[in-house]
Amino acid sequence: MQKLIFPEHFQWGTATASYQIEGAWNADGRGLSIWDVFSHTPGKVKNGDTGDVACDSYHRIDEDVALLQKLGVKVYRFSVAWPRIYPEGTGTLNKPGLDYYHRLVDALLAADIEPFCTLYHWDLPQALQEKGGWDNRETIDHFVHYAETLFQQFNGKIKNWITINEPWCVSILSNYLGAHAPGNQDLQMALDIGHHLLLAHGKTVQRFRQLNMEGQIGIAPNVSWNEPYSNREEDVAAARRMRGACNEWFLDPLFKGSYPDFMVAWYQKMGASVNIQPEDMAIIQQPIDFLGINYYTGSLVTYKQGEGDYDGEDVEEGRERTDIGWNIYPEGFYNVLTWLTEQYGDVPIYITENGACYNDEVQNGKVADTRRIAYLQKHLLQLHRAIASGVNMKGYMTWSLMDNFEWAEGYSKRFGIVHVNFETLVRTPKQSFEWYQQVIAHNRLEV
Ligand code: NCW
Repeated sequence: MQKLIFPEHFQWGTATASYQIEGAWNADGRGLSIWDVFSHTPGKVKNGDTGDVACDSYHRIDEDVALLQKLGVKVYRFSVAWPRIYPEGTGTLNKPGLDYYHRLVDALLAADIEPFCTLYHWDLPQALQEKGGWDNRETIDHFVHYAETLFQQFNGKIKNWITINEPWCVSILSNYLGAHAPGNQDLQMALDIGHHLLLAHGKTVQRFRQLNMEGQIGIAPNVSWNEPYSNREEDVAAARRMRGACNEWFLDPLFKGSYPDFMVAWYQKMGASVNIQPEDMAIIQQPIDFLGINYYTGSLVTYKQGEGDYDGEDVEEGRERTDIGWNIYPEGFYNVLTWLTEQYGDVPIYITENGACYNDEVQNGKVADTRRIAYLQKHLLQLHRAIASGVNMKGYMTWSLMDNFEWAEGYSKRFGIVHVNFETLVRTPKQSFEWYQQVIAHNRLEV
């Protein structure tokens, strides 16, 4: 048995998002979000599930923080629901909504857990959607105003901020593929939305600096690792496009101040291009304090004309898949982390999400989610390799603390290390919880 030690002060943690866990969708003056509207629209979410109740975390701060404390995490990543703070997206502040996050943050600090706060994990106020949502540049300023409110409210209490979770999902998945709220299917709109998200990020970072905030700020894109199946030129180009759509499309503007040419050309062929105004790229390229990385999956790609949007297809290699169908590709985790460092320099990195969907149920009071443990073990091994290769890794947050509303999949897909019974809302820590507890306690992985 090998014992792999992680760096001193490594920030072990876990993550959640507001709409996925809070419930209390109309409590204490909360406004509607695009996810309330989407999930209440028949046919959009599996089984007609909604986040109305979810894990009811809005009413269970003590119970959830006690779980975190038992787990022994140093950091907890959660997101703020914008429509709890500004029910209309802008205008009048909703004090009771804000108070919920004060109670949560105070409870975390009392438990000696550092809050890691995401400002946008997909619950855009519906009132702003009705004015065009992220397609309207005015939404950017409303976002910065909302962020500023939180900065001022929580200065000194929250020292870790993430602007946007997974801009690819917010733009392409939600506005081109139509799978997530608001469900548009318009590539031009999706590219403009991606650009506006990056601008919202950049302007928020600028405001953070102007306010002289204590702490650090970054962004959390989802990355994938797509490798060519062979060194045939067509395979190499197809893999590059599939990766480029997710990775470089967002990372190049953030670190290099421009969109990748090969993807600009590809999208042009598809009839779409980003509308860029003169100062935009400089705003987007604000130096950030850390990069948050969400990694789940990767693939080997081969060229196939007309396949998908990028003329590429994943090769069936017979790799295992999780219960949501995502390929398990742990080496991709190492590869993408070392690639990021090569491409973009020595930026401090936090893994802001990594984890697995397995739908194991409670049996005799226990959940034997051994496949999740195996997944986490394999990925932590690759993470350790990446650290040994010089990647500037600061921490790791597993997705997710508990089973929750898995967006378009509703409650049919479970990512938690704590099981939630969605009838009774009873929480049962899984075997992976106990396993992770040991990793954290000893700051080491045994493989
Ligand atoms: S859906 C998604 N996830 C999961 C979610 O629970 C979390 O909120 C997200 O940050 C787990 O991590 C992220 N990511 C979307 C990936 C979608 C891939 C589907 C592509 C279909 C075309």
